[in-house]
Amino acid sequence: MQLEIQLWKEQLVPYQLAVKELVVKFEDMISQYKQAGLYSPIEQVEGRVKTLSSILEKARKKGIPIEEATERLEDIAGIRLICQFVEDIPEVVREIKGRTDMEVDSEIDYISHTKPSGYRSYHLVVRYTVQTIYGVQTIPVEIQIRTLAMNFWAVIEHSLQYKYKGNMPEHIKKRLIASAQATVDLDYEMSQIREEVRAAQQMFKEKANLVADILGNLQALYRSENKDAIANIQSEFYYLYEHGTMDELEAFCRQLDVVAARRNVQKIQ
Ligand code: 0O2
Repeated sequence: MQLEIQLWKEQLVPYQLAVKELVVKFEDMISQYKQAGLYSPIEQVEGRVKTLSSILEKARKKGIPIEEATERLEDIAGIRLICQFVEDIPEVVREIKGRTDMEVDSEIDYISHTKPSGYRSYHLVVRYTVQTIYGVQTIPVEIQIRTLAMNFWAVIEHSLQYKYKGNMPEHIKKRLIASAQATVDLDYEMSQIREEVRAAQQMFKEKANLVADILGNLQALYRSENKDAIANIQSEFYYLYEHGTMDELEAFCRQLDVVAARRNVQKIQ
């Protein structure tokens, strides 16, 4: 038995590596969007390798002999990409299909075709190649793409499924179906104000960058200048920060750049 478990651990190595690599890649995608000052269609990335007990359970449920489990179960390695808006999902699917480091094998749209349980998500199975000390292996990875609202529902429902093991009481099933509909409504409502939400998020980001720029200059000037003069500039900044418009703050930032350049001080990043 111990030997078998040891072999299983070895067999799971490529799946663990695939999940680690893909989490890094998708998280980096978010960073690249942010660095470019663009909206990221992915909000959060999660990854997991199915536990041995849940592989055994799923194989048993599907009538798959255990020695065929790694070949026939396609979700041993799983990635979850969580988006803010439903509209982000096709964008993420397009991005994945355009990549050369993975190949889409199959897809299921549980958003247009909601499961009877109320489950919604977009599923892709991709083939992904990893290199381990045991050699090169191409394995399936299931990528679930869903909104924050869909994820909230699925996580809760999954825990209840686990608790009731297929014998979910009717009144809980009904509540879950009603709450699944509530997430459809929530996603719809959020889509209606998507542009406003995105503009607000963009403005927040721009203001944060502007403030960081201003503070970098102020700190550098403070080190090299008359402290009273800097105190005045600082008060002007506080006033604009509280009461000014973005245009005024931008103009202040440009002026401060000029002052810093004239005094030959290096902005503190
Ligand atoms: P875990 O613990 O997340 O890995 P199935 O025959 O439905 O069990 P299959 O054929 O692999 O599964 O494909 P499917 O239906 O696309 O489901 C794969 C995964 O999607 C599931 O893996 C869940 O993560 C998720 N999922 C599918 N249906 C539901 C649902 O009704 N509720 C929730 N919460 N999640 C769902 P596992 O192995 O079931 O679970």
